[in-house]
This record gives sequence, structure tokens and C-alpha cells, in this order.
Amino acid sequence: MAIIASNFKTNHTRKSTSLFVNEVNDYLKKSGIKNEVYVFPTATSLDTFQTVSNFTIGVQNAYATASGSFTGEIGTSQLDEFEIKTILIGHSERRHILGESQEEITKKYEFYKNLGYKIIYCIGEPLEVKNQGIEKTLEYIYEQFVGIDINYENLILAYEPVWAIGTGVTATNQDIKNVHNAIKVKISKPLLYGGSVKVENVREICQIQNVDGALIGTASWKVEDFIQILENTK
Ligand code: G2H
Repeated sequence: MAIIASNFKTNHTRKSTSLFVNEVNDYLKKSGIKNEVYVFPTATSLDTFQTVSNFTIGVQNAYATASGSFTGEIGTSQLDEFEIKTILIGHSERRHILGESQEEITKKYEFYKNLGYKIIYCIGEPLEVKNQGIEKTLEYIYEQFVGIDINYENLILAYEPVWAIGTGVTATNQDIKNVHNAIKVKISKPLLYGGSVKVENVREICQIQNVDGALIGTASWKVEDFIQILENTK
């Protein structure tokens, strides 16, 4: 049984989100597959579908607050309206494009942990670090755990090498194995792989030792592809 998550990033409208979610809902009801499934739409579309069963809707981001003066952000007062209890934290696009520091990420993690949220916590190294070898790669990744309570019961990890995200370049099975094996020795939490996972390679990736599932962006945005991904990993 794999954990499969779709991250919409800044894609889909309210209408297409509603169609996507309802179709996945219908598929999961009929197919009876046992995968643990998550969908992370944009925050503007969280009210566009009925209550879902057999899978979980989460948010891609929120601020470490209930409410307040944080222009452009949302907090738990807003998330509570949609009964959201699942959040992505530390995604590389937030770290590297939106400039979130490890300190901010740690604060966010602590805040949502204290509220009992399921957290998918993302880690991963940029290309210049990967090119320095596995020791440096692990060193870099372990830095991303500083201040993070790795014993938190509602924690899922996602290893997403920055150089493989949205680039079409998937890490090799050996790259994935090296990092996943090393992390699992230290942290016994579900560990997903993310970074250019596709319909064609998802089964093989999920069969690698110590890979518990996949966090998928680009290749999951067409609902028929996402359903095929679920079929390929059931
Ligand atoms: C990694 C992944 C989903 P993609 O960010 O989080 O995106 O599959 O497009 O590389």
C-alpha cells in the first residue's frame, strides 16, 4: 500500500478542482483501493467540492497563526472553515523560490504540530550539493531536520531533490535508495519520494526499498493521469 499525494501548486481553477476532486472521490469509492491518498489544491478552491471520503484534502501552505496581520497569508481560522487538518511544510519551492528560511519552517512545523495537523515535511538538496556526493547530500538534508520533532506521530516525510522538481529529470533508483535508506536508519516515519514522478515510473519508484509512496506535481494534474497513478500503485 502506497501513500500517494497530488500537489497542485499554482494550478487548476475552482471549476477544474471540483471536477478533479469529485472524480477521484468516485474512483476511490468504486475501486476500493487501499492507498493512502492526499490532494493539495490551491486555497481558493477548498470549498468547491462536497466532503470527500477515502482520501484527504490538505493545504500547500499556511502561516503559523490563527489570524492576525500577515498580508497575503492564511491561518487556522480560515483552514478550520474547511476542516483542513493536513499541511505541506518545507516544500522546496517555498524554501528556494519564496525564500522561507529553516527558522520560519521550524516555527511553522511546531505550530501545526501543536495543533495535531498531519504534516508532510519536505526535504531535499540542490544540484550543487548533489554533485558533491552522498555524504554532503545527507549532511545538507540533516540540516533540514534541525528543530524538527522527528518523533511527531502525524509526520510523513517527502524526499524531493530540488534538481528533480518540475524538471522532468527523475532521480535514479540508486539516488533514491541511497537517501531513503540513510534517512530511514535515523527516522522511522513514512518517507515519500517526489520530483518528476510520472505515470510511467511511479510503480517502480514505489517498489524501491524504503520508499513508502510519492508526492507528485506536474504528472498528477490531469485527473485521468492521477487515477492511472493510483491504479499503478495499488
Ligand atoms: C515536487 C513535485 C511535487 P513535480 O515538487 O511536490 O513536483 O512532480 O512536478 O516534480
